[in-house]
Amino acid sequence: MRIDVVTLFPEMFQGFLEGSLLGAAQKAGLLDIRLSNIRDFATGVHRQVDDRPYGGGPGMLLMPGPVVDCVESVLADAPASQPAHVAMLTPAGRPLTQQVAEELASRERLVLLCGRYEGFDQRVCDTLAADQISIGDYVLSGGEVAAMVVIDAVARLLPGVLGDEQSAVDDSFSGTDRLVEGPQYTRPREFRGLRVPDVLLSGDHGQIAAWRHKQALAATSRRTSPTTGQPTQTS
Ligand code: 4H4
Repeated sequence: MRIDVVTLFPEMFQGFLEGSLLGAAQKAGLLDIRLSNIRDFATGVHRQVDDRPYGGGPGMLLMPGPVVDCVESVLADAPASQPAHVAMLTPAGRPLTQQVAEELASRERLVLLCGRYEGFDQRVCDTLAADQISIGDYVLSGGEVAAMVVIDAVARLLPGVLGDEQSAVDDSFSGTDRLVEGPQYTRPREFRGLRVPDVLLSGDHGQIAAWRHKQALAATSRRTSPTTGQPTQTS
């Protein structure tokens, strides 16, 4: 999979991309992550990329020209046979869920567009007709952190990125029931008087699976909905 990140701050991604999971995935050729700087597409002496909003109001907006030119340059840098899914990171976007991560991981190519300041000029949205994704109902100083969240959630779903022992198949929100992972235990068998449940030491895989499913159902129903504040059942 190729992921292009369109950003004003590519330097923010250096450490993140050299980290163990993504570094190994890129070295193994499972992932090709490229960074493009919007400012490289700014014109004029001052290479301006943002400006005040028409109609007044606080803050600045990203000007449409450099952003759209940068995205179009990135899109042109690949064979037409490799269609790219363009996603803008913005609080106004659809919520990033495990299901959305799985959908994005099925794409051959992603282009992640990082917002800054007070967001994008509407004509960026109109021109690119891009997907819009939010990592949560809060406002960040930049979409770069959101892009890192998307990259991490997507990369770990790509075949070969996680070793078998780390398979994402049993993760929370995965599978058809989308349940939250229940309690998990590792050595020692007793820690400060707290023992590992006997069923997990039994070797009876049927009983263990049944116990884990029951615990996952309980953990899922204990989760409160971010909107209603009531216990929720993931679909
Ligand atoms: C975009 C800030 C839009 C404010 C931005 C607005 C997120 C998020 C984010 C920098 C950019 C912020 N990106 N999930 N949450 N004017 N990005 O906060 O719509 O309020 O993905 S605005």
